Amino acid sequence: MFFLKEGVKKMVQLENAIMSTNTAIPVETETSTELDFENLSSPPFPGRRNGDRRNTNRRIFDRKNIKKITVVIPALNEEQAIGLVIKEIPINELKKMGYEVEIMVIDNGSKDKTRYIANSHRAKVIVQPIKGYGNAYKAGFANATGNIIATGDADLTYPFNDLPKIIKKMEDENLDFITTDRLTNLQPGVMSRTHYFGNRLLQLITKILFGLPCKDSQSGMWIFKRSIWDKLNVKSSGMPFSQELKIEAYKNGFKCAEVPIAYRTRVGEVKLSTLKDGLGNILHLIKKRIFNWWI
Ligand SMILES: Nc1nc2c(ncn2[C@@H]2O[C@H](COP(=O)(O)OP(=O)(O)OP(=O)(O)O)[C@@H](O)[C@H]2O)c(=O)[nH]1
Ligand SMILES: [Mg+2]
Repeated sequence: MFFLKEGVKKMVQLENAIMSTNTAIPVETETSTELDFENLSSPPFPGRRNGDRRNTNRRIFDRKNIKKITVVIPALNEEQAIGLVIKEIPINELKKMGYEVEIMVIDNGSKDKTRYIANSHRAKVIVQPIKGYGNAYKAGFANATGNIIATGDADLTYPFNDLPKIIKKMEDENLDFITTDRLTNLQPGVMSRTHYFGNRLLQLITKILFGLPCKDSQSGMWIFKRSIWDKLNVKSSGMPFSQELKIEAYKNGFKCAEVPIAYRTRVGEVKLSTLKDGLGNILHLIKKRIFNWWI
């Protein structure tokens, strides 16, 4: 209880700070690290390809060959699910595999208790006041200290308990980027028909325009080496972030794979507008294709 109150106090201070800076500020609550990260600068929300993405500290992590996973979870008003999502992360199993685990929730300006619940579950909370799914992830990746990043929504749709299995595959096959496929094993009723059709359509367009071999271009669960992020030119600040990340990972020749997962029904209020976000994603694919031809 005391911990929660302290957390709330910290959050209020943080919100005041945000008003004046308009940047994402990391709120470090409890860190489970065995290393001393205290003195390392944690950059605020970065612009693309800023020096902070390649800072010396990052190179130190890479050089020491530390096995550390940062689970990055973007959240916008997800108070119903966020606690359950964090609890599902198999920390002990990952530790047995030799990994340190950092859990990071990127609060995208939630009006509910999302950030307080995340904080009370000992996640690091980063507040990204600039709205957008892509903006949330950019803030998360910039602040992640793991050399492996794993992602997923804050709505209990993605099976975080599959992480050890997926990371084992990554190690065994020396993969750089793994994306997940929600559609192949999708159970009836988990996704609405319009949403399913929209996903299939987007996957087809992505395949035609970019030759992307994925079965699911829109999945939001990825596991990848942190080092490749610096080499991907992902510009999207909103929902197209997911497809653009995959296009960039494949296009840049990284060793990629896709694994099927058991996707689940969302907990909490739906935010996605199938029509608006779907059309936005199609438009983004066309614009990216034209731009790529142009340069
Ligand atoms: N839609 C939306 N989601 C955001 C934003 N910022 C962070 N998020 C989080 O990003 C994740 C993906 O958004 P969802 O609304 O679940 O999108 P989706 O998974 O395509 O749609 P559902 O099938 O309804 O889950 C969730 O955890 C959101 O809380 C934002 O600006 N818009
Ligand atoms: Mg979702």
